[in-house]
Amino acid sequence: MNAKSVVQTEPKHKQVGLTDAEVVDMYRYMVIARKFDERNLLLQRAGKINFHVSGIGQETAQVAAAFALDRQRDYFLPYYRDYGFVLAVGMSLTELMLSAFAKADDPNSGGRQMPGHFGSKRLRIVTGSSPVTTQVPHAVGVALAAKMQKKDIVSFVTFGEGSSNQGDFHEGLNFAGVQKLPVIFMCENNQYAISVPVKKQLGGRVSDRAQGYGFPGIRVDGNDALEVYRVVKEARERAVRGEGPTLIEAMMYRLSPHSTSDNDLAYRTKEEVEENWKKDGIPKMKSYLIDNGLWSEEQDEALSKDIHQQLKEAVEAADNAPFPKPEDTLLHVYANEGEEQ
Ligand SMILES: Cc1ncc(C[n+]2csc(CCOP(=O)(O)OP(=O)(O)O)c2C)c(N)n1
Ligand SMILES: [Mg+2]
Repeated sequence: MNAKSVVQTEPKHKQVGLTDAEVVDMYRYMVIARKFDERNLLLQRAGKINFHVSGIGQETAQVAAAFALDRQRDYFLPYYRDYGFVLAVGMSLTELMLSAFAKADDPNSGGRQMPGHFGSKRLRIVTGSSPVTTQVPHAVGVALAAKMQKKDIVSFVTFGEGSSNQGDFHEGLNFAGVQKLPVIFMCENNQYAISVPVKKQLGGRVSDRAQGYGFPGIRVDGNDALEVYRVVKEARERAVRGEGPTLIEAMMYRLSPHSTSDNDLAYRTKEEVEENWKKDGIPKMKSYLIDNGLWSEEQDEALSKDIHQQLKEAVEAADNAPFPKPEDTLLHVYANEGEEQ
């Protein structure tokens, strides 16, 4: 036996700083997010919920990014497809189902906002609004506060590549660059802005724009969980060292239609969608875990059964929960005497 053949290289997850348990946990969240999403599509078709904006095809990058952050202390400004992200930072399936069913106990908005408009004081998820990319300058504001208060935390914000062409994106990035703020911008480049393909949206790369604002821009394969984890972790380390923002462009593909109101085959082919299913990051992660002796088909089946049960309970709880009262419509819209702001 020569010396070369006994040299064992560490598996990639250890090289990037993840334990065996963490990388398995990461995969679990990806599968939970996928199954949550699929269930919502069914519930909408069955007439149980009104609307769903799907994140299918984007969970890998979302969950990997969450794991690279300080999930107990950082601030999060996710966008409407980020079910994987919010689940990984602690939102429960029941909470998300309460939102899908627009029930009074929905922690995101008490059933007032469309689903996918996340907000949780407990989880430091800053509430977002429907005009796309308005969360970018908000995230920059949170980072400015963190810097002024000398806290070693970051704010993390996501958005689509289509929205990255709006003013809010550029104003936010410019200010963050000037002030060297601890903010991580992650573009989930899913190749479409509703029906508009990426080649009609962008003349160059989203990641290259960071150069114009004086900080690093990195393009990463969004279907590669460990790579996304690595670059977000590095961005976080830079930010808390006081070296400023990072722009990350995670490349992926929106596997489902834009929303349940969209017929995607009016502007793209079935073949194109099928081709992109082959790049899905979730089965890739499963194979990685099996190849490294961390997972088995039996465990995968048990996980599916467990999630099925959890979803059943979450749907039942949300379906049976009360709707908001009509007389509560103006609560939290105008300041009420004695109400905590
Ligand atoms: C300011 C604004 N303009 C238009 C819309 C309508 N709209 C909602 S989602 C969307 C597409 C955004 O595409 P992208 O940023 O790539 O995100 P994706 O939906 O692909 O994840 C548009 C145009 C909006 N919500 N806000
Ligand atoms: Mg897009």
